[in-house]
Amino acid sequence: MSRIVTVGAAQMGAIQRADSRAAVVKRMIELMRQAAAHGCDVVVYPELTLTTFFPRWFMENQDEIDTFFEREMPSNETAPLFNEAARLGIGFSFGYAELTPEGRHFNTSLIVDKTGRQVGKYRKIHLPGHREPEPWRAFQHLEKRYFEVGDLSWGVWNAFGGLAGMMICNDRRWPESYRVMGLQGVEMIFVGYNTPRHNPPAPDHDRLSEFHNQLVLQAGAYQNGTWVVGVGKCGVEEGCEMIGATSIVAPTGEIIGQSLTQEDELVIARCDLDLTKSYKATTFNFDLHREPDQYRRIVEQKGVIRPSAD
Ligand code: ING
Repeated sequence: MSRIVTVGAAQMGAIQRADSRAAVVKRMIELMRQAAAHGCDVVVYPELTLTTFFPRWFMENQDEIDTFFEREMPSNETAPLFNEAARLGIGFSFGYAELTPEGRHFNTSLIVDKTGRQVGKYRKIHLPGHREPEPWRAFQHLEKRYFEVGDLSWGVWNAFGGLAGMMICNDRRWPESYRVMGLQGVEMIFVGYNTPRHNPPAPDHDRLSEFHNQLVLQAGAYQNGTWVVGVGKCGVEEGCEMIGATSIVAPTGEIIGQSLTQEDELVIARCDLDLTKSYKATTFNFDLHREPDQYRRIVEQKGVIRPSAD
């Protein structure tokens, strides 16, 4: 028996500061229509899909910062996306900067299923970069300044005939993000990202940007027996290049679909959720093979298990 989910990974090219949300939503709808035309059940967009990656600038005026945030979802500007999805009968997931009615700021993503039901929401936990401006950098990375650490765990929800979850960008570099969902039986993880090629504190890593991106997506997929859909916002935004390398990764750890450009590009794959079963039942059978008591003992002792004397 197969449970096929046809996925459209909707990579977005550069979004400049002057680009309106309406113009971005128009591009998103074009990709959504392509996805529907190819029989996709869900289309997945990047992190902070609606605007340029604004944490690259130091801004002091909170009103200016808040212009990059959404106070409601759907908003007037994003309603056409929700309406088109309902018309096409397709699910979707995308990231945006969330400003709550209580005035809290999060880097957020959501999943909407084919019926238009909001299935789940997630707020980014691993916020990279720095809080105070660092003038030595070619560009800033002020996520710690503009967002709070997410207060929603990595949830897993019934959607598209299986169990789906989300993480956001830097989360994909941390095994805990995958494992928390793996322990809930996740079968497909959506992860959008905005990844500058140049990492100012470690420029020697720059040449490995795409490799590290795919390494963590593949490892997370294999080690938790799940599909992983990694979707980039890429190209040169305000002089800062961000990587594409949008990838659809099978529970085998193999990349079965990958973008070829730094532009708006739809990567499509038929993903059989039942392919997760053999990994969850054998190699990564957590009930059979994981040793959480040992992990706790080691962590409590803050050391490693020492080999016996003999
Ligand atoms: N961006 C980057 C990411 O984790 C980064 C930050 C770049 C970390 C390069 C390490 C190396 O993909 C976001 N938005 O998290």
